[in-house]
Amino acid sequence: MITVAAQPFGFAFEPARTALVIIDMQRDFVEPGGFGESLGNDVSRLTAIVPACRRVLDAWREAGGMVVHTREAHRGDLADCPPAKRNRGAPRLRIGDVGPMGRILVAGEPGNQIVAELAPQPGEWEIDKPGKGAFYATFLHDKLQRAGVTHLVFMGVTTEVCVQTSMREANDRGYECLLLEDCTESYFPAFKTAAIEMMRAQGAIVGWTATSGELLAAMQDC
Ligand code: TIU
Repeated sequence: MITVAAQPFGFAFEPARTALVIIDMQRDFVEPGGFGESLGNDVSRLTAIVPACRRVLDAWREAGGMVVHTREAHRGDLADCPPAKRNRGAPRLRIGDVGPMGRILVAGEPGNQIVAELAPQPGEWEIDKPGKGAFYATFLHDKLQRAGVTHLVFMGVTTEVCVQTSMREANDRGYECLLLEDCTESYFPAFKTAAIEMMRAQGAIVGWTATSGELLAAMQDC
């Protein structure tokens, strides 16, 4: 058992029953020319967390832990993209349009690939998800249940959109969830702060938060 000095209190997990879930660290959100920038955002804020994510991923792989990578990804025919999602707002490029990294948020396109530093390795799970949450219209819950997973450690982007939605979905399905504060980011600093505070409030109503340093120190001590 490993116990992380998390907030609002210690987060204890059994490594064999815990998966590292990396949400949407794909070029669409993290690099210029993708969906994130087409919505008017400064993506450099997100790029900055890649080294911290990599440190955790390396340690997790070294420990032999389960790793799940998600991508926000639609089919080429957009059958899984509700018009409400595609038509929302006034982005420069809509989902399915051709941008500098191929078709925006479409599976298999260059922009849909996970950034090279965090690229999935053989044996790690890759989940394409049409929604913001990782559990909506995916087999993630079934796969985690079959693997006996009870605890999830979250990293990725963006904190208040896909990460928070996924963590809430996981919490409602009975998983104990830890979010790594310096391994998640938002285009809006105030939203990141608020999302972290609301998730761990009320005795970890959605889950726990800790820094990657706190997780890595706990893993080294065990
Ligand atoms: N726009 C935004 O902040 N996020 C998303 O659209 N998707 C994810 O968070 N992955």
